[in-house]
Amino acid sequence: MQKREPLVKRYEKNPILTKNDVPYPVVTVHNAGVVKAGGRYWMIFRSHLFNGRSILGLAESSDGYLFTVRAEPFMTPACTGIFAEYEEYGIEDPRICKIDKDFFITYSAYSRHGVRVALAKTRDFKIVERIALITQADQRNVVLFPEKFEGRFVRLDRPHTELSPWSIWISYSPDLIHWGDSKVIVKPEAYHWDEMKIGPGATPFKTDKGWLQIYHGVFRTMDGAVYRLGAILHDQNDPSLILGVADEWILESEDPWEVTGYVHNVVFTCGTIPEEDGTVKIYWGGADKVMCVGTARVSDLVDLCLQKPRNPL
Ligand code: BMA
Repeated sequence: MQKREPLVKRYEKNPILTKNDVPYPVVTVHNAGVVKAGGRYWMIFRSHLFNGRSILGLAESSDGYLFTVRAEPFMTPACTGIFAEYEEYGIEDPRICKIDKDFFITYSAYSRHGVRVALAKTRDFKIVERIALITQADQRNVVLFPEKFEGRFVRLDRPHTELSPWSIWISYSPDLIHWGDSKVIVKPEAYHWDEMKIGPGATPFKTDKGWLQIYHGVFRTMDGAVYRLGAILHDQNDPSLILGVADEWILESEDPWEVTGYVHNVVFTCGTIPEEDGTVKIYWGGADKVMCVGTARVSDLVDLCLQKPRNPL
């Protein structure tokens, strides 16, 4: 057997963003959604405050590595209306998806009623408008597809039930607000690195073989849960069809700031940026405390899904 080269090459100056880069008081900087538009990279990151609840900050960059953080938080829990009731305990893990001229943000809203997913949008990263709460509890990790399929918006979501824990589902919508026709498409695999739970990670992006999505998988050990990243390839025209779930993970915690932090042994992605040279930048939170980035060749990830797949369900 040949030794496997690392699929994801870590940026040598990781971590790229920490609490020290943030001009207001936070304990962590992690699990950021990222989008590239007009040559600029926009990052919406999660930070724990000193009371243990989370808010979202904004950073921007011209090269995808060196980010500058905006002076004020981008979103804090709503104070009025329906959102206030469901964001009472904080807002977490944003994903960004550009559809036409708008950047849509899906994020977890925590409250005494559980965790559910909310949708907001911005055009300029200055004004952000909350649109709707788009799931009930217990849901997290919703990613939108940047294109419509047969006239409908599509998302991957992650409901949890005792009988079928934390799996990846797909749902459809005419307007991004009302969702239905849901079905399960990928489940955790028994006695495997993602056996405890899985969830959609970054906004899927198009390759010449289908939509590639980086997801997270969790394995429970005697020392707690271990979060790793894996790859899933969805059919180009019908993303509910899985062309391959890579059997092997693509990234696990190795650097000291991934092994130890706010929660140890965690790499968790909410954003990837495919580049014109055939690589993809993968952004991940290290140990729920810092932001890191690495690059992979898109064709290597696609090959891994197609050549070494596991059963999706
Ligand atoms: C999950 C979420 C993520 C976090 C991960 C590891 O349940 O809370 O935001 O990165 O746990 O702590």
